[in-house]
Amino acid sequence: MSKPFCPFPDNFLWGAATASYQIEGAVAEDGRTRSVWDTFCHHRPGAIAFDQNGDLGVDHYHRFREDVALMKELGLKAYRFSVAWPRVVPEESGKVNEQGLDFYQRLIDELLRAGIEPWMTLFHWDLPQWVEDNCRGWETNDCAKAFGEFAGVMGKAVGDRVAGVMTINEFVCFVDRACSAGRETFAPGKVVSKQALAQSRHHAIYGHGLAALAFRAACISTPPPIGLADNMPQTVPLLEQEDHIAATKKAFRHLTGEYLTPIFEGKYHPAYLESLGADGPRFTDEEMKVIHTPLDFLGLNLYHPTVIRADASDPHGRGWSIVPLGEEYPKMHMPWLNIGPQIMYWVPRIAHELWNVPAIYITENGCAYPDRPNDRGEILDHGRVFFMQQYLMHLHRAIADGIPVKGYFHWSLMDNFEWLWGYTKRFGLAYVNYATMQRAPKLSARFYADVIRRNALG
Ligand code: GBH
Repeated sequence: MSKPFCPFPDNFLWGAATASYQIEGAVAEDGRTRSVWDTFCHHRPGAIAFDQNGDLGVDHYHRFREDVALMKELGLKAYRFSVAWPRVVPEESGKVNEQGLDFYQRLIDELLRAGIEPWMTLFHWDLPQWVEDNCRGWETNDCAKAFGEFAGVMGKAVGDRVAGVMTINEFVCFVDRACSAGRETFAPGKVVSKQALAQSRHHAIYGHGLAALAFRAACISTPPPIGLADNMPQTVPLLEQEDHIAATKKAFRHLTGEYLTPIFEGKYHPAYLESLGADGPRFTDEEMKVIHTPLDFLGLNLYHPTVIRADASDPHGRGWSIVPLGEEYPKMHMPWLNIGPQIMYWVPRIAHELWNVPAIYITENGCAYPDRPNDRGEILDHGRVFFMQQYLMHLHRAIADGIPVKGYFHWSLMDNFEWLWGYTKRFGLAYVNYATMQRAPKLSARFYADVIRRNALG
């Protein structure tokens, strides 16, 4: 036997992630009402590939037991799922829908029985349509308050049984991307003024803070660790030289100036406020305090790199610039998914150095790959195995350097509804046959199961 390659620390948390609208289906069952994504898919012809939608997802709502059995078979130690807010609070009265809540109770029961830690995201973009209609979504503070109340409901109901909580998933995707006019917009896909956009960002981070506080306050026993899951620009230095490294750190803080910087520093990055001038966010000191609520961990969704160089001739006078990667740069099966395993080292390191966060989890990482069963019915997704090996090697480096990375959630457990791409892009460790809804572990699932079993890459 050769000695283990890249051994991970004892108790390293190996998991996989999903999100409610992408997998659950059952969109009109047990009292669930519409989310902005249901409306968007059904009323924006051309927005989604083949006009697909999440009506069926991968039928997880009915097959969750089978899915937990699959997780157990792979040896997963944790599972990150999200809660569909319009299942739990379907109407503007704010009344809790016990039937909707029960689904998550059953899922958590099943996970605990299988010895898998439940990690719960409170919001992965499926905003109730009633919140969008009544509050203009994140444009108003009422949305942030409604989110805080929903978080309190979840804290009371399951706070004693989940192992970790992420308030939100990826600010940019439900704020900036959702308020952009172009073809690439996410739900609800509305055009707002520059000031309304800045205000929406503000309400999103305020909502995050309110949710963290409300969840903790509502728990009937010691609250689980609470953080968030974000996909900030994933900056890496052009070369590992002091000047590029220093530039990358500066760039990272600047590029997260409207989201993570205020959350971890209690203040917006000055360059962000300057860039907006009179269109900047309006807020109170009290709100900034809520935004700055201490978190137990930072969750990083890491996919593709933004390369930074030290640049004395940067026209903006920042001393750094972004190096474009160009069309020829290697990618996975997604136009935006440039391959950059070194993000797994640099992003945790920089976030830790800047903000001294107590713990870091990789809350998402994975890739699309054009999986197809071969004539023996196997799905040999070598490309995804290669991707995982490379990314995990760099994660190992971060841990070896003493960065407190405590866990890794692969995106995703199984193929699912990939937003604008519908079901045309596959991110799963398990293949889903959309005609029969059968799940089949791919080669990457077998690879990952080995990694978990050995707690090492080889
Ligand atoms: C994650 O976002 C999501 O959390 C998850 O739901 C999703 O299924 C998964 O990734 C795979 O996509 O169109 O060129 O402007 C990842 C972050 C944010 C990366 C939006 C791509 C769009 C780039 N994504 N971004 S572009």
